[in-house]
Amino acid sequence: GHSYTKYNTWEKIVEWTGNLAKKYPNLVKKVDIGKTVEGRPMYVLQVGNANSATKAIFMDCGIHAREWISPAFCQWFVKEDRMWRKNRSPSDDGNCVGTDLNRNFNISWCDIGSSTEPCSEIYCGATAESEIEAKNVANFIRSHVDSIKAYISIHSYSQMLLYPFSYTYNLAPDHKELDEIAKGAVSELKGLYGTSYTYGPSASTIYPTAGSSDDWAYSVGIKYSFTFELRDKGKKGFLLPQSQIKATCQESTLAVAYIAKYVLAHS
Ligand code: 0X9
Ligand code: ZN
Repeated sequence: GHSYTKYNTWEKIVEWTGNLAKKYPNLVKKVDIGKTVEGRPMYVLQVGNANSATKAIFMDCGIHAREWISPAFCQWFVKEDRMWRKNRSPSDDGNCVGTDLNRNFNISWCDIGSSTEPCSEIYCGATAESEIEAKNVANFIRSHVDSIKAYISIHSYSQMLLYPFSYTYNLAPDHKELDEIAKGAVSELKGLYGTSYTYGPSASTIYPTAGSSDDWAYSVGIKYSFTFELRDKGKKGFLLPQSQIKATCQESTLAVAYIAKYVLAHS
């Protein structure tokens, strides 16, 4: 079949364009622009939200037939559309778009595991809460801080259950209790389909990050603050197949329910 890491035949590439257009009708359009001298069709793949698109970039691939890496790159590039991480705010200087919202919270902002470079995938933004999305979340939590007893942030992937701190390797004041809860939660999760999660303080369990939402929530007094990294462990990574949605959600629900039950009883 079609592969992003192989040189595909013309037929495979055509099939791929058709499948993409069928699968993402709101995002990908296959436009027939005429025929080659030997009568094969020529297609433009129009990628992006057609309604909001006012500016386009035209890219051709394979204008020189023997340069096989060129069409391979174009196929890869189309796939990359699916891999966006940050929000969509344009940066003041330069052309790069987006701030990592999980680096934009006001906790040791832009310190460890963050970047001041707007093109970086872990760009922390111009200031803490510079991003409207982070600010809106923080405002909501601030205005309900007395009633919000737990904060849970859901990410993928790695199969981990993390708790503060992430901005420092120091253990959180509530480390022991959070560790006990995490242990119970991942054990519940495993009980359903045998899926293994590791758990621990974020900095040492995954990697240190400053300006993350869970550390920030913890810092404003929400003691039970967790981050889930859902399935899988890298086999499919961010491209987790739909066939795993149900099982992933079912097992994770058990973990969240365990946390909720504990929090209800202890706050
Ligand atoms: O880098 C991140 O923001 C998280 N990993 S992800 O692959 N989903 O992007 C890890 C966050 C770890 N830090 C905290 N839990 N604070
Ligand atoms: Zn994430």
